[in-house]
Order: sequence, then structure tokens, then C-alpha cells
Amino acid sequence: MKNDQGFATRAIHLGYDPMSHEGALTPPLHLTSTFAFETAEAGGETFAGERAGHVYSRISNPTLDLLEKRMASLEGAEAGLALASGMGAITSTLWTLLAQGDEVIVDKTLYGCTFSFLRHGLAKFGVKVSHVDMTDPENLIPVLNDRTRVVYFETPANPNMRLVDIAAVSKIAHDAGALVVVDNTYATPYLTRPIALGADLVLHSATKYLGGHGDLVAGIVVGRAEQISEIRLVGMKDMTGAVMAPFNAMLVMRGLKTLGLRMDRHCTSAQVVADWLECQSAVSKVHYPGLQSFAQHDLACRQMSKPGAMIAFELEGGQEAGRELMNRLRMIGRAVSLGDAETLIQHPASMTHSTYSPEERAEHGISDGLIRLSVGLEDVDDILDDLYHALERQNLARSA
Ligand code: 4LM
Repeated sequence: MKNDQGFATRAIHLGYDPMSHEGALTPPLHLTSTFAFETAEAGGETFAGERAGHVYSRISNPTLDLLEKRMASLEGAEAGLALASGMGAITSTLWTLLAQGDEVIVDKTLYGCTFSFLRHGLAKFGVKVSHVDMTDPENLIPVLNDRTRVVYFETPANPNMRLVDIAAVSKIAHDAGALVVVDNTYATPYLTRPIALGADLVLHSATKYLGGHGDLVAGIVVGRAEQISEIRLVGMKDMTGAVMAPFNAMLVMRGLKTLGLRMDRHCTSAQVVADWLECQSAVSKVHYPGLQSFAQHDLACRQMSKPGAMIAFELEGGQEAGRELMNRLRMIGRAVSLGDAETLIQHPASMTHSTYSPEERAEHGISDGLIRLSVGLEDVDDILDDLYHALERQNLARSA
């Protein structure tokens, strides 16, 4: 098979020949915890890494192996590692890269549990965590020092959609000898490929767009082969044990087959919804990279092939109006998570980002009135209709 095939072709075919498996169109599901050795010597050699092969599914498994190869290819990386969850990917990666006395610089805005892991987990073990507003990459310069091992960020950031210039941050971090780790969950490799822009490791909550159907929890990290092997054998195997189940690997591979198609539809609908929200008098602010009014619209055009399908917005009535709107919706689901076929809405301050204290949220740019919308794959008219009627009922209730 040629290596220069397109994104969708690789997402569907890479690394698998049905003819090597009795013509089965979909790859076999290797439901096995352990692997038999032909001889005791072969077992010893496989353990020692002198012979290729699988040993135990907390280290590797052929079904996960195929997913790892496909994700590495889609991200333009040498190798990949499948994990039990996005948090499994984040913790396994950072436990591997960091040791007591090291420093990690992270962006101001991060997913709530990532923030919590850094602030209450890593910091407890003598790793210094510094938060820097990376919307201006130059802010890194005074904080970087010879103990900085890792620079870590999300782009777009959960939940307020701030973008980070991957190429600019990577250049500054590399000049100071630090590794760059990017959480690419919101964008997916279909919209942004951080490794081509200079990042070292890219990780995902595969629970979201990669799986795409809200029926699994999974994580992935990709990067250079040597680093991925270290994360596999240290962070995953020994420190977290956060291994992905083979059945979930099958489901993520099924999701990948339609990733491009789904992202195109997600993005088209999100642009329509963001444009519409911006015209509503009850809405005071819409944060969406596809809007001209978005502060980093130029960076979005440079760094993302499309603006994604996550929208954050605020209502004139603040937090109370946001709650009311959520309660008046009839189709859109009141739920955390994102990237599913279903449109989902949630309130970060009381849900995904309740791991921040109110003071931390204020300091990190997550306002209490912010509402987050993950635009799904339903007919966009039905999404607008649900939002329109919820706002309308709210207006009626207020004027009564
Ligand atoms: C949510 N997010 O926002 P697992 N990285 C990012 C994320 O948004 C998440 C994770 C990692 C949400 C979950 C409830 C940017 C999760 C963590 O949930 O461990 O697969 O991913 O609604």
C-alpha cells in the first residue's frame, strides 16, 4: 500500500490486508490478555525485547497496534499508544516525562481534570507547575528555565476556545530545551496536525470525535517512536496501567473511518449555529474560531483547516439565564463530553471545570456565565429550532 494516500484512505485501510485474515473485511478483535510463547527461550527473548511479539495486553495487543499505527499516520507521527482514557494518556505521558524537581509550563486554560491532575497530583510529588497565558507565546520566555522539561497546552482550549500558536510556542520551547505536548482533542488531526507545526507529542481524549459516537472512553498519544515506547513501558505499563480494551480499539477504528466526513458536517453546522447565536440579542458573546469577531480568527485560519464544532457563549442574563436556557431545551442534551453525534450543552463552572475553585476560574479566564455547546450531526435546522424556542420561551417567561 502506498504511503502517500489521503487522510480518509489511511483512516480506513492503513496497516490491514483482508487477504491475510481469510478475507475478513474488518480486522480481527484480539480478545486476549496474554500471548503464548513457542518455547521458554522465545518467551525470554520477547521479554528482553530481542524478538518481536506480544507478551501481555497491558503492554501491547495486535488490535490496539493497528489503531496506534493509524492514529500515528493521521497525526504524521512515528508511533502511537492507545490508552484507557484521555486522562490515562495525559497522566501516563506526564508521569513518564517528569520527575521530582522538574518544571512543567502549562497554558492558563485546560480541561478541568487535567488542571486538577497538575495542581493536585503532579505538584504533590515535587514537580513545579507554572500557568502561562500562551495566547501570547512570548509570555513563555521569562518562565522557561533549565528545569523546564515540558510545555503543555490545548488548542482550542476547553472550555473558552482560546487558541495557541503551535509553531511559535514550539520554537520558543525547543530553543529552551523543553518538549512540547499538545492536547488535540478539540481539533482532531483532520483540522490541526501539531507535529507538522513542531510539537513533540500529541494526545487525545479518543472518547470525543475520534470515537465519535459517545459509546466509549479512550485515549491516544502519538510522537517519536522512542518516546512512545518509554510512555508505554513506564507511564502506561507500570505507573498508571491505563490500557485500552481491545473492543474499544475496534470502536475507535470504526469511528476513524468516518472522522473526516463527520468533522466536515460538524464544522458546517457549528458555523451556522455560531453565526445565528451572534445575531441573538439575548447572547452577549460567542467564542468560535470561525467568527470574524473571534480575537484569534487569523490564527484559526492559519492553524486549523476548519474552525471545529465547539462553541462557547454567554447570555446577557449571565449564569442564571444560561441555566434557564439549558433547562428549556428539548432535543439538545444537557451533558458533559463532546464530539458525539448528539448536540450537547453544559455549564463549565458547575460541571467540567468545577475542579477549579471560583478564584482559579476567574484567574484562568473561565467565566461563571459561560455555556459550552458541542454541535452534533443532527439537521442544523433542528439544532437552531431547539435553541430558538428555548430562548423564545425564556423571553416570554421574562416579559410575563
Ligand atoms: C469534557 N473532557 O470536556 P477522558 N482532554 C480534553 C478533554 O476535553 C477531556 C480529556 C482530555 C470532557 C469530559 C467530561 C481536552 C475530557 C479527558 O474523559 O479521560 O477520555 O478525556 O466534557
